[in-house]
Amino acid sequence: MVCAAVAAGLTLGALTAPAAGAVGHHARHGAGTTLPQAAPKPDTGSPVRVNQVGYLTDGPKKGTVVTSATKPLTWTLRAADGTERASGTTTPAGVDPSSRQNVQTFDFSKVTNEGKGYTVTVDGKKSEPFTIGDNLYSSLRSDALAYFYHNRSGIKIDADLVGPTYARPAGHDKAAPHRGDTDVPCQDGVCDYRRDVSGGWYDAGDQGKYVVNGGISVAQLMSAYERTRTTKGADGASLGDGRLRVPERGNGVPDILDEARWEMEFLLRMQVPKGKPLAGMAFHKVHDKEWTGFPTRPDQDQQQRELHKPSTAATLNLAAAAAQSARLFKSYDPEFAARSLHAARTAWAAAKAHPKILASDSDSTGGGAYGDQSVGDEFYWAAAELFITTGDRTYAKAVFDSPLHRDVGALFPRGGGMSWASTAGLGALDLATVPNKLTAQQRAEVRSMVTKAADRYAADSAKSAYGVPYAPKDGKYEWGSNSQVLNNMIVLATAHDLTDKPRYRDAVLRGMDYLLGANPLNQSYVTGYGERNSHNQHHRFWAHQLDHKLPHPAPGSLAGGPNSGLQDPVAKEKLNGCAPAMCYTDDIMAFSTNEITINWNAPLAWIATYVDGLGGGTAGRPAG
Ligand code: 9MR
Repeated sequence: MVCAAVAAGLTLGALTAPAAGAVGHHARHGAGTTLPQAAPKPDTGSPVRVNQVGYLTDGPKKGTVVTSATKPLTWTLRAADGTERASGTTTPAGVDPSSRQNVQTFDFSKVTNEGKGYTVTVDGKKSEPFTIGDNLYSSLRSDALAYFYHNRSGIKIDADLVGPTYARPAGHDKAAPHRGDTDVPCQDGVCDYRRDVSGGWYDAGDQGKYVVNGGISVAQLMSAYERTRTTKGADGASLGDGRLRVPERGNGVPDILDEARWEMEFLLRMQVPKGKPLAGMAFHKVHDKEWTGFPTRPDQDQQQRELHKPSTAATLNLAAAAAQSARLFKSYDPEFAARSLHAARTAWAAAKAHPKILASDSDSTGGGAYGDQSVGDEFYWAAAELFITTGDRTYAKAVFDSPLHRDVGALFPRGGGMSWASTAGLGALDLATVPNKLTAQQRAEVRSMVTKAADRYAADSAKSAYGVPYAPKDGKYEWGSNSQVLNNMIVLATAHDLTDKPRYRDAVLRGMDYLLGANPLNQSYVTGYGERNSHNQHHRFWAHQLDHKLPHPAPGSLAGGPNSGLQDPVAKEKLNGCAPAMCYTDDIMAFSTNEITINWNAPLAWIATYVDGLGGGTAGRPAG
């Protein structure tokens, strides 16, 4: 499969060693020419689209069939042995704008007999097999969370926890040949000292570590846990001590918090120390001086690592995540909780003193830019978290004075939703769900913003022939669209937690259907889940497509998904003319559609925890 990359004119260098001529990782938006070419015709298998993992016993069960027929057709549900179990007629849905396919939908929600190997046949065409049953998502929850241990920096990845295929030496510690993260200089002109910024998680297919993206990711892991403490009926045991694949299991602390702490300690190291210029701010990021080649196992990276200029956005990510960490660790490790709170308060004060140090969109040599020109959302999020943890009115005032407060469309944008660049919603969700000192009326207001946003996402799901709760601006799918689907699902799931209204739950489950195969490409975007799953995502170690001695991505890794922008050479070559939800290819070098990253797996882990908690569809609900 190297040919795809070569055809796209990439210089790969030696494939098994760190390549000297590094592959330019992130071509910027829309650069290059658009070739006049017919729309691509990918192999999409059966036209009958279902959730390839399955349907909860008491949940909605819907699918979509691509067909030129405009009159209703007959659908037939069969058990694994071929016996017919149910049938009905499809509902014509016209042309789906996200795929430009003529489609019809079918609904077999009434079937509640558990079983494996079910299929749906329409017009002589059979779907991929699926299960009907309870607790379909337990392994997805632990696999999606294991992603974070797999991608830890500065620690050996242990075969006892991940198996021999995925074990590897520690990356970016002090050992040769690379220069490690324990003694890192700044980029020229940024600082004249060196810092220990070891630990944390690698961001993605690259081995950069970015405070901006680390912040939302660790916050969503902590929230997956915090939800189990604040939502009646939610089960935290599955995230508890001894339940996940982390080396700290058995230490008396919930395993998910152990994983979060690995990143938190790194984020704390990224804070500019007392006595230095911009003290209290956070460096925006640390990564290689130049892009490393493909593949490069983390311990074989020979590039110099560098710290990049502090930014207001990074500082507020640190403040928000550290404030949350302070309250969650209080009963497990008061010293660490106090250290987190001190860092959070210091970061807030530094951001207030330097509110406009904005990370540039063009700083993308050797690592992603994570440029962010508007930081009102980060101020809102950090203020909310600090207020929840401390009860201090100064932070409440910052929340109420923010123009984002009471603006549902700004907190939870209709298309994109929450993301690394749009974090205010994280604060609003926590204000709505975590005990805090808002008055009852203020709390009701925040909750109604969450349910209003959820109503919009539920309407988007109902309107889509594929049930996806995502309606991006101008219909264009964006980089990491699958994470946007998931972040909208988090808002829906929170609304379900708050109100217990089934339609919110249904829209979350429809989102799962979309991600796991009920979509225009018949693609499950999660490695190891579903017959037609993504397994060649862009990653420098999990690079099996380029070097068969290396593994595929570990099970539970979420591909970024369709991206209308075609922002890499392979996507430009293979996908020119694609309909928005079809701008995806499972090719390792199609990084603008097929990368994996912490801020996409974090909402996957959150949602997997929520849907697993539903049991057969209705478990774990608060009484009344
Ligand atoms: O997720 C980021 C996406 O929103 C941006 O459009 C894109 C281009 O700037 O970058 C994405 O983030 C990448 C980061 O820059 C570097 N590590 C991998 C990230 C996922 O592709």
